[in-house]
Amino acid sequence: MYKKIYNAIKKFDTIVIARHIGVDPDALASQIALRDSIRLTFKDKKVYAVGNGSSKFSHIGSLDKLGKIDEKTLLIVTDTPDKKRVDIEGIDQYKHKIKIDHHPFVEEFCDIECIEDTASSACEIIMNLIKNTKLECNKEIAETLFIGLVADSNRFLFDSCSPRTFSLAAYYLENYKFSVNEINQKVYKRPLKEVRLEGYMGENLVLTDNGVGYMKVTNEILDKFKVDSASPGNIINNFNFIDEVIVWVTMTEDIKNEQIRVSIRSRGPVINKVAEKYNGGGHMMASGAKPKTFEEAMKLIKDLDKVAKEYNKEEKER
Ligand SMILES: [Mn+2]
Repeated sequence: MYKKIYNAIKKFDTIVIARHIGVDPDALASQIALRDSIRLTFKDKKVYAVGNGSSKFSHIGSLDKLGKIDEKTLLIVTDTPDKKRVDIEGIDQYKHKIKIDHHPFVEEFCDIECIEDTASSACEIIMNLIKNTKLECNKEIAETLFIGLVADSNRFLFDSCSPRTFSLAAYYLENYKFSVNEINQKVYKRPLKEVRLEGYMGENLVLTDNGVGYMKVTNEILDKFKVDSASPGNIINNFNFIDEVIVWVTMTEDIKNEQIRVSIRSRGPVINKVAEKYNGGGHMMASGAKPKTFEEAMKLIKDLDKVAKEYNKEEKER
């Protein structure tokens, strides 16, 4: 599979690399690291990393304006299981496509589909791809890959971290000698206003009988704390390891897009099936959804509560 991907990369002179909408560190880091590695290996190729960025992740690297493309352009999509969530215009004009993803399979839309749904991150797959082909790497690329891996595995806390995850991290650390502390400072430093918002969220968390904790953040509250509608979703991982909570949810009013941004995390119950019912999806233990109203979001909470109840029952019987 990696050989096939490498040969395709070698063959095409123009390569566009895209990833999912609603950019996150793994998506961004995987596309930027792959771009930089291809540029380093093949000096004459035109390689573009495209999509809407976010100033929050500017430390990961910058995106490109798309140059001229034609039917001989290769599109590589990282970290995205379905076509409609690829952050690119006119995806159908690309005649040659490769997917590199670690989400559960949703649909086939590329000629080469490299899906490793046991990988911790898209960056882990890119790490393995680079390690096992003639694609080149340097310290900067290694750092970028490490950032994506650390972010998607929540600092190696998730079960998605396999022995391979750790050996790849070790391999890159050994060969490119970057500073783990420096990277973590870059990634996890945050503004005080977000910490204050986190305090508000903890104080106002509502707990159901079956261990679902949900935190509602209205537009008024966002204004009060001077944060945007993405902030609660950035904080959600901090609510892990709470004794009474096995599933936790942020529901944030997004006035601009007339929707509620829902992020869901779990310490046991499988939640992505519920997310899919409400205009969302994702991983088994980490998902998102976009219901239209708080009312609809509360139905989602009810569904999660049922899943949690079922899970608690099974756990007790074990
Ligand atoms: Mn990812």
